[in-house]
Amino acid sequence: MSGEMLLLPIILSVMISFVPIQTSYGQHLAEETCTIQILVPGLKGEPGEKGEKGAPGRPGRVGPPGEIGQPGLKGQKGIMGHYGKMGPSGMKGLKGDIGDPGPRGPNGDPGVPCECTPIRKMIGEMDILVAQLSSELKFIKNALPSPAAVAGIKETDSKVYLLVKEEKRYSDAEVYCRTRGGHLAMPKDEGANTAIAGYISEAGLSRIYIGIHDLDHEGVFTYVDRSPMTTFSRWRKGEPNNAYDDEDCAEMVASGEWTDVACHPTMYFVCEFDKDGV
Ligand SMILES: [Ca+2]
Ligand SMILES: [Ca+2]
Repeated sequence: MSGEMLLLPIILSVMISFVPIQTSYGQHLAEETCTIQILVPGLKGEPGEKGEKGAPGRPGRVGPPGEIGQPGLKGQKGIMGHYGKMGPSGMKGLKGDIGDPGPRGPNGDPGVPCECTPIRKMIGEMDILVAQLSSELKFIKNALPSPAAVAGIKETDSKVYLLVKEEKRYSDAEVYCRTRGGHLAMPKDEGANTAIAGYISEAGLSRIYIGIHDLDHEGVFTYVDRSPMTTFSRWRKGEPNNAYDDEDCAEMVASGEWTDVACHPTMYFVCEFDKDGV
């Protein structure tokens, strides 16, 4: 038994003597009051000898973090590091100023004498002439309805007609037209026939040669380029009649009608040219 349990009855007995409480627990105590001795502690003893030094205690808990210290002094500069890799090329810079003129070069070889002055003068005059012609052509193109009107010619969608005011025999007239890349006019439809007829009347003429004949085979008329007559024709009533057995060529009068006539008389004529060939 420990000392603490021995002291308990002593304290309880003192309490009962002054405050008698009627409880089952108290009655039990009252019955034993007389049988328990009151123990009193003895005098304090002499202090003992100093004990031996104890074993070291356990480490204490971790303390709170300390305050931030003052910055240290700046260290010395380190040695230079290795060079880095070469970077990409930069953008092209602005153009610089013009440099100073270089030194004068050596003198050239002496030139060859020539008659340049008259040639230069001629070229200058030609330049002036070209400029004048260009100006006039520009004016004509702008002022007139079409180039055909400028040249005094007539045209359809596919042909260009030229009235030649030079009296020639039929064969010579054809040569004239052929030399220029065409033929005597060969009206093969109403549009062409009307264009040629209008040309005659506007010029104040009564008749012209057209490219139709029966020189190769009497009575069988063909066009001057030997292409056959087709469904189109504008023979005047009673024509062709081969009058005097001497009419193997053809003329057109201002009304647009055709007549067979002799080939040797001279008269005006109309040439025709393909537009593709002009
Ligand atoms: Ca005939
Ligand atoms: Ca006739």
